[in-house]
Amino acid sequence: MRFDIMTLFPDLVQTVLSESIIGRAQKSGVIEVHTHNIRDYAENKHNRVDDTPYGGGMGMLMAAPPIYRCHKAITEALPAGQRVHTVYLSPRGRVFDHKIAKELAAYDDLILLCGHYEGVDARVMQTVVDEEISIGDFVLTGGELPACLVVDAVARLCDGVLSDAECYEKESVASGLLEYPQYTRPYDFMGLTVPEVLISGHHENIEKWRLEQSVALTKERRPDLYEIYEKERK
Ligand code: 4GS
Repeated sequence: MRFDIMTLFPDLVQTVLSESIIGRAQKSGVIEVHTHNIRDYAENKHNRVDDTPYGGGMGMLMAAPPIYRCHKAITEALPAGQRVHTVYLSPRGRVFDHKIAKELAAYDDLILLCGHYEGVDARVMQTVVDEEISIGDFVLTGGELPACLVVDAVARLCDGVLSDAECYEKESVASGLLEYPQYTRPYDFMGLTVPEVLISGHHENIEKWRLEQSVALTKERRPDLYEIYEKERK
């Protein structure tokens, strides 16, 4: 899968995505992450990409033409027949979750637009953006961290990104329940010991205990997720 990120801060995005599992996946070639500096598509002397809003008001907006040209350059360079989807990261979008990550993982190319200042000209939504996605109800200084977050969550669903051991983790979270408590050595940490069932060697009991823990934790902390889990069991 390929990711194209339109941003004013390509170095920020590259730095975040070049480490750890996503960095490894790029090196091995199972995913490609390309950043595009929107400023390179400004066609004026000072490479300005922002301007004041019509009607007045606070702050600056990202103008439509440089974003449009940047997007055109990306899509024109792609091979024909690719499934392409363009997302603008914004608090106005539908709120990102595991289900949306799975939807986005079905595309060949995901183009992500990172906003700055007070946002982008509304005509960008009419011309290049397929949908807006929010990573939560709070306001950030730019769309770069949301874009990195979406790439991370989507890329780990692509074949070959996670090792078999790392895949194991995928099952529990994707089940719609919160993760059960986990322990590693030492057995006794500051007088806190590991639950006996986990050292019993009885795999059936261990699985039962873990599921019970997951269900109880989900019911207590995330009644919204618990309700869905209950419904889907019927
Ligand atoms: C989010 C968010 C966000 C909004 C970008 C103000 C700069 C900022 N983007 N989910 N302008 N929450 N964007 O806060 O996606």
